Amino acid sequence: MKKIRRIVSLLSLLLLLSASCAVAQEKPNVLFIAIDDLNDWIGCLGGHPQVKTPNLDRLAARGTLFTNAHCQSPLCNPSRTSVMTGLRPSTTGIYSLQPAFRTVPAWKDYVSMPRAFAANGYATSSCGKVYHGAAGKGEFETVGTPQSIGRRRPKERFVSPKASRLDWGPWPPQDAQQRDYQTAEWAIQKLQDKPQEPFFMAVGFFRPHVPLYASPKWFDLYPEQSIVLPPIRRDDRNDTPRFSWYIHWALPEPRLKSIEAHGLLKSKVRAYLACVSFMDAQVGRILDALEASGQQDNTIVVGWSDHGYHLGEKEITGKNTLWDPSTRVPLIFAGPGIAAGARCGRPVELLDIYPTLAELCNLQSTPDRLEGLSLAPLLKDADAPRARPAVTSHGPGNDAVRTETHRYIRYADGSEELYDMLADPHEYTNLADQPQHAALKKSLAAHLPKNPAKPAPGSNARLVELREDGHVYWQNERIEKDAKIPHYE
Ligand SMILES: [Ca+2]
Ligand SMILES: [Ca+2]
Repeated sequence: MKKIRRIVSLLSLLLLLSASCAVAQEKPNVLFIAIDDLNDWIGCLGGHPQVKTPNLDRLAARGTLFTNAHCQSPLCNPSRTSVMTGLRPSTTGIYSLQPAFRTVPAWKDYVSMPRAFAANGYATSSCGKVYHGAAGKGEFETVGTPQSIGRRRPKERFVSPKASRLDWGPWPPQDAQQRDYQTAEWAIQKLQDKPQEPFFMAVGFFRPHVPLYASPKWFDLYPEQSIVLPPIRRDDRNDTPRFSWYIHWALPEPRLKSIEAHGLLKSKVRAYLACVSFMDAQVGRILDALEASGQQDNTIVVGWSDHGYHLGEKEITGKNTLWDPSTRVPLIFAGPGIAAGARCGRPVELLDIYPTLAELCNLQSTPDRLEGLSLAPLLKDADAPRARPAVTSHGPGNDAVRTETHRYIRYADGSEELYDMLADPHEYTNLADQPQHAALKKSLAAHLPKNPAKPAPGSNARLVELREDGHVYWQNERIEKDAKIPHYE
């Protein structure tokens, strides 16, 4: 009798355990880590031979790394709006740094990703930069450190006395004085306090966005004389259409020409690397806290950057282009049910994050029209098929299509670029004019957005638009047809 009782209690214990596992799998937590302006310069993506990112690398080692992931816009506000709404810029009309999408009547009550999680019983919180500026207002139930980076600057600029936003150098003396450190601290506290479950916690880091400030120890990792420069070909813009200049006509970021004139390219590359390693260390602190909290096995971690960054390639620094340095981004998923140590080379989109998390977390209600595809099949098997390429847009009618083998770009005036990404990974040779590629171009062009939305009212900063009067407008100002390319010609 005693024996039977023991077997019964053992069986009920097993049942209880399996039931709690089922609950755990049904609604895993989400730790959503957004990074600002991080290109493929992380160890596991191999974008720069010297970069040190042990923490993003260990996240990738226990999850799936997408090696061919692309943003939907090479700019903060439109990229983040796209991630958080699951809609393309060509659908929302959010192409520039303004407006916040909620000001557009069509999106006023739209169920964004955090609102969908809240509606499905999740406790939602955010700290640091997740949305761009005011666009994040009211999106999360609990908000920690602010969405903005704050105004603290060193008394004396290191290299850029006038444009302090573009300065770089070893500052502040201690990590703890940086907003990103404080953001990580807020998330760590929250994890230590055993948050209400299930939770959706979004953590957004500013670095390596400009100004490129990090504490001295991160600069010490990269002695300036040893810095390897990214691959730069000085005649590279000879075969890119004039329209390729319009989409970054007058950026605040300096052109390669002026950085080189001051002998500062190595110095800027070094500062970017230092900021990447500083940010990586903050990611590491949160990953440690997650592990220590005992919640790692029931938490999906997704790490992503809103777009890439040029450091001299194609004559520019900054983003706002439709080439790989701007569009290719780190994207890593790790957690329950996700293959560990996997690398997926399928062309995927940041837009896919929303439907992916909705599927992995069994959300019962999400908007009908999410435009991404769930990556769940690729998170089980990195070689699973993918139905379509990745698309990036910058202003209406300027779009790029990226497959595993090619990049095709078409600008609003019809001018084109085509690159063989296997033979020419740095996109040096534009093949668009070669007649033998006509059929390939046509098949790639089939994926371009059709009837793109007009820019939302109030769009301005970084907006490029070919208007019905036949003129191109940069930030709502007309560019004359024979105007010299600023700071280049
Ligand atoms: Ca950004
Ligand atoms: Ca070229």
